[in-house]
Amino acid sequence: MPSKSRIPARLRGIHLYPIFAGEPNWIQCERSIIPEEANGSIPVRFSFIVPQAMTQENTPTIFAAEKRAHWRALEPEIWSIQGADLDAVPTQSILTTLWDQPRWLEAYHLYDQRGSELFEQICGLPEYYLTRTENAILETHARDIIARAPVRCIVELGAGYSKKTVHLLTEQLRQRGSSIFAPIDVSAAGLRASRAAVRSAFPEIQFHGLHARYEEGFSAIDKNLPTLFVFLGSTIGNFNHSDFPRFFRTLSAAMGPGDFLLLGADRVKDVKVLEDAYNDSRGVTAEFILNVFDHINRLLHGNFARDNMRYSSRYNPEWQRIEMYAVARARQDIRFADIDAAFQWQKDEKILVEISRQFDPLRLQEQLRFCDLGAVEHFTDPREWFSVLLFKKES
Ligand code: AVJ
Repeated sequence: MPSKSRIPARLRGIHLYPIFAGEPNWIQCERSIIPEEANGSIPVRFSFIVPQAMTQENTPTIFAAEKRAHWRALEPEIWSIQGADLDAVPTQSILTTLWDQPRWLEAYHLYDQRGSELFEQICGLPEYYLTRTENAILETHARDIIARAPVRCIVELGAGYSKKTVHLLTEQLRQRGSSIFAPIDVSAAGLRASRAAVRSAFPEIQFHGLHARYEEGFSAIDKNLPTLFVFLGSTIGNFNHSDFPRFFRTLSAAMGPGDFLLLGADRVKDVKVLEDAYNDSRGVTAEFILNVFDHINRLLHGNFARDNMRYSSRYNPEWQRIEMYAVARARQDIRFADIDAAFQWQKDEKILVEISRQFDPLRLQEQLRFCDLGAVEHFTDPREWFSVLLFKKES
């Protein structure tokens, strides 16, 4: 099966686009473009075979030896898994959970181009204290965090090249002189932005963007490379009760002895503060949540009508989480043109689009102990609204 992604590699000034991986050690190239000739004219096409080793000469050592062969350079300093199709899964996920009772969606569908922009806006809202508070904690404690975690590599889950990451990278360079930084993200655009920012602000840092889902990304990292895994923003709050333990078990299993985990978690607090953070006065959160249906319409040629739905959120005290819903204002017959699938979205029926959990940091520390993650340190803000927790993998 020809691989869908065309992966440019460089060989004596000629760009090769390997489109077929044959025997383990060979890649057959059916097409190549000589840059000068390709400029404005029809690309030169011919077939030849190059040893795979040549296309991999720069495969970074962050990968475990047995995983290295699966990764390809998507573009300079950005790696992806050979043959991985990151687009194949969303459709299946959307349909499965929409037919569940009650209907719900996995949170990652929120982040199309517009969704990512809206989330950036949310981070700047006066009501959305999370980003600001976590950033302040990291700014204050980056020095301590990096001192406690003597690593050579920082792996960030979620592309994140935010102010928060800058604090950690700055300290890592100050204390160790050099570092590898490997963000993992399904968004190639996010990785490119991250690469550009790191190149200009931290030329000493070795950058390797991993274009993959979190689990595929972190499982590929060499266990012998002392690494700090960073998972910020309280993204764990999105995980439901089955995602949550699975995520930490898999991550812990992928960590080498002596690796560290830095985790940002929102905390249980006054309900009004929480409800305002997820129902802002400007309606940006509502737009962010309902935008998922525009995204779904595009992906699946659906007919969700935005003017026929409204946003509703509430704090669920028993589950200690904010629940974000889309509610049908009137009955709607939802159809997906490309596939033979339809359902009735009843008036007032809610679709659960996202959850954001709040945590008790001490309980979280106790809990993760059962995943062989030992609590090293707990950092928080003066109001105790947010926690940044450092763990060490116990062998
Ligand atoms: C990016 C998942 C941490 O849950 O607070 C913000 C996303 N949703 N407002 C969060 C979000 C609505 C955010 N996370």
